[in-house]
Amino acid sequence: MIKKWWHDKVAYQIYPKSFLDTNGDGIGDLRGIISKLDYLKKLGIDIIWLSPIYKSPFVDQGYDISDYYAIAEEFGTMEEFDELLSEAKKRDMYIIMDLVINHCSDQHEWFQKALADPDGEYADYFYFRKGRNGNPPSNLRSYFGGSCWEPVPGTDKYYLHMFAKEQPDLNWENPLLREKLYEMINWWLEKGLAGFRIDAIINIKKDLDFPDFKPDGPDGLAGCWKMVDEVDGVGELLEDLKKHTFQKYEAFTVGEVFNMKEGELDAFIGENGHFSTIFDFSAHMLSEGEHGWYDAPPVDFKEWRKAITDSQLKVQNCGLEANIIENHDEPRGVSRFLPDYAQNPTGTKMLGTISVLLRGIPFIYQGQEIGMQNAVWNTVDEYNDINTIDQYHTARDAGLTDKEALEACSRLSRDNARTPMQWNTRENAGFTTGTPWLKVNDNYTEINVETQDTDPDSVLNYYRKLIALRKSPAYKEVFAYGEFLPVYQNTSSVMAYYRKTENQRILITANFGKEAVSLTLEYPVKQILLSNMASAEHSLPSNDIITLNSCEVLVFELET
Ligand code: TEU
Ligand code: CA
Repeated sequence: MIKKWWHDKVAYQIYPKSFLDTNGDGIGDLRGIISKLDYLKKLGIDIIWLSPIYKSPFVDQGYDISDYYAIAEEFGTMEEFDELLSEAKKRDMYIIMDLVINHCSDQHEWFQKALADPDGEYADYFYFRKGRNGNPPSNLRSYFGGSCWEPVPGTDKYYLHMFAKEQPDLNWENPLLREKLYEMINWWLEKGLAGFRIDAIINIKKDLDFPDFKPDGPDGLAGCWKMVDEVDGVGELLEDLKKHTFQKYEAFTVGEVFNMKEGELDAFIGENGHFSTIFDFSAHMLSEGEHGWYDAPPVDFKEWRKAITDSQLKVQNCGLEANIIENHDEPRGVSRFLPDYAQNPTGTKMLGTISVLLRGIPFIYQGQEIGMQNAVWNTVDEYNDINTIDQYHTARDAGLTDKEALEACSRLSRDNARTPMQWNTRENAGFTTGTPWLKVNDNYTEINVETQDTDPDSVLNYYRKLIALRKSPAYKEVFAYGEFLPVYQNTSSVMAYYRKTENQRILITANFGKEAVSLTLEYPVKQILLSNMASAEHSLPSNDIITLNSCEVLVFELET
């Protein structure tokens, strides 16, 4: 593998709105981020991904951009952004931004001009299409519910939106539009940005015939991902994008890619792939129900283990993936992937170890490093997220009671991961002196940065050790490039794997079960590198049998 600057880095996702508010308006801001750079540096973070901070009406939390060249007033100014860039640089840290270019906001100048002249130049920046016999051009359902087509006022046309109606899709077939986007991307890269996380990018290629698909819900519509699944040619668009932008800057790019087709992995993340890496969502996709996520089953341990293992094995033939437990679209991993008896600091450390030492770039989502959990939600009014509100109503329409629908949202709502960061035990967890835009999780008096900072056994201090191990001179090679090899897969509760180079072999082994298990080691132990149980400051095993307590994780260096 040809080495790239980002291969051995650890990344952290900031959701700016919920990170830290410094002016009391209840909304996190750039000043808040700048003030916590040292905190992130101490955690061992190299790359910071900021969820969108561009100007936006915030219909979808900034994923609806109305000006790609401006910072949202809520978050601060361009001067503050520049300061963030230079402060990060001083600390040898890299900033990447979210790149939302499948769609923009309906308030964007381009869309406003298109509406004003539906036959003019700007209409071709979007998908304006005539309806069919008084109906929309096709029967696609948007990701957030309802038709993908919205009437263009005063015409017999509709415009396409795969997400909210306030997020019109951009027409990537139009070279002029592409040029405008590339210009904008290069403008940010020129500023010193290290790269981008690229939003919903697989959706940019449409079937221009806009055919109907077999309805899959009581609304008579078909999920719009079906069109994505069936159309070819996204690769050419992605190559064009890369060639005109990222490539020239050696930018780090991480694609948010669902619905990749069989055999396309190499084209996406191989040596000359479209992106540096893409997120591994294989474990998260286990929560796909028939009609979205409200009817998804809980995640089964063995399926979770298999999903991650299969994905690791597949990817290592061509590149590195980006590993996450959670993000701003996914509920908290500890609440989702750990059994009830493991939802405590010990289990939290176990899950973190398994994720961070996988082959690939670890992305830690804000609050994960202190073990933040899903919140308890009492009514649908407490949610802010457009997708949660849609899923709640879809569930109700399908006959679920209020209680049942809320139960589903409590498990899987995107707002679970968007509650404010828990900094300390003061009011609102120290996130704001005002009224937080989304409620703070009640458990902040127990789970917060300040309390954990001084407790040597805390989740936070464990994450610091874990990341330090991954990046330590003696092991960074094996953790970045070492082969991934699953082991003990026939035990019912153990997730274990080797990371291995020619002259090093690391064993990561975790017991997700309720009972202790014994394992026979295949190679002699050199040393124990990490353990999540204080009691188990294990002396080296005297024979080749080790016992793992419930929720215990051990990282060994073995003889090769
Ligand atoms: O997500 C794309 C995406 O596919 C998700 O919306 C997913 O369908 C949804 O979370 C189901 O739970 C990206 C962003 O990460 C997300 O926050 C945005 O809402 C979306 O794009 C639109 O920009
Ligand atoms: Ca603020």
